[in-house]
Amino acid sequence: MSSSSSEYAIPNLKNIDKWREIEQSFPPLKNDLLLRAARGEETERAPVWVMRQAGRYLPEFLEVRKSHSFFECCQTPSLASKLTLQPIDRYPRLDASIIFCDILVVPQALGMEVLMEPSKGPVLPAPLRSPSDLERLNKDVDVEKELGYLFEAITLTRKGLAGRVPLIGFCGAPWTLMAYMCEGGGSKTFENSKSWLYKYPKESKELLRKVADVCADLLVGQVLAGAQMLQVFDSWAGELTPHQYAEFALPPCIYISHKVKSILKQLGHPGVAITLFAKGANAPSTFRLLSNPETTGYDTLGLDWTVDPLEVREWVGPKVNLQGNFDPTVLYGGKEGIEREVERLSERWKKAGGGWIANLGHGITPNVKPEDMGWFLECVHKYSKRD
Ligand code: 1CP
Repeated sequence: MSSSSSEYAIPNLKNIDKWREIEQSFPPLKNDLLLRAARGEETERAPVWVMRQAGRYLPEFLEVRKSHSFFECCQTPSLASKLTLQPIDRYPRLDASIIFCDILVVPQALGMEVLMEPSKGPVLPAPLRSPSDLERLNKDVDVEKELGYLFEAITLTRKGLAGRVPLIGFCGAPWTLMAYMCEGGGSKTFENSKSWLYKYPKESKELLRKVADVCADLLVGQVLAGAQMLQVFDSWAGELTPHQYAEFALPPCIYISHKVKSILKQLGHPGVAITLFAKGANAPSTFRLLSNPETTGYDTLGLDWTVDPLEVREWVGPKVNLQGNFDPTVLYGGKEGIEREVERLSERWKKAGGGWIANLGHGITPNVKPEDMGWFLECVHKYSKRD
């Protein structure tokens, strides 16, 4: 896929000519460990952050949720910013923040209704069941109009961070979003979304590209508003065969990274590092496809907890940086269990070499005790130090 800038339409964003001014209005960054590790530096210790670090395990989050619905929190910049800062205020050991939002705002921008039901999670009442349903999706999505609240939340959060740590922007990957859009919510079998891939491969690719275009515009908007790094979450990548991953899931992700980098370059922006978290896409052949940031556009790969960092480093070679990959349930392991596992895995990571961003292999779960998360961060600081 070519990355020549002329191919991509520049989204209509109000920050397009103002990003330098906006960037200069922010306090200087005091902790750049994350950005250095994402450039491939073997940092003095691993920067650490945790996927879904703002959320249901934090009493201060639950307090806010008593009086505001989930999407109200996403769509109100002051609330989204407050929730993003909650884990940063509580844990001075965190080295990154991630903007409070959800991957499902992209299907919303495409015109689909998305509800967040208390015990069920996301529900899309009118899923896409056949290619004729593609007609229901909005044609030319104006991300500023639909999702401008996220850009405002990012600018506000950079101010609230006062340079403590960098801010990560994100979106869902097209395959994961397609899965939600076709299933109508979470799924155990992925019956509807996977049958699309088998029955309607051409239309599936059309849908994936349509989603990818909105994702790319959304990421560009986040960077212009102040996001300092980006992550694309392909949470359901592991549902695909390696062949399907290569045919359906990866190409739109590559399209996103190339489009984002190309537009930013065209705007004179220095660009940001991008992480791809393709959970469960762990075949060695898949890792080989992801080994070269120059062709994929992804500087860093997020690993889930089912792979070993040394083994992955052999498969991907030295060019790409890695993020991960503590088992999220280690946080239920008690102080000693947490310390033992962080020490063990940190040794593997240091041996693996290259840029390492410490993280869990998937999001933190609701029943984790906040003090155990604090202890985990403490242990990563101690054991990830390089001699
Ligand atoms: O208050 C509530 O009940 C809502 C819980 C919640 C929260 C806090 C949801 C519902 N989403 C979020 C925020 C969120 N989601 C963030 C920002 C906060 C942070 O990371 O600190 C991010 C990055 C996401 C991304 C997200 N949403 C993913 C990708 C990451 C992953 O966990 O795989 C996915 C798949 C979703 C969908 C989603 N949103 C919410 C639920 C319950 C789900 C289904 C998947 C799940 O249960 O984790």
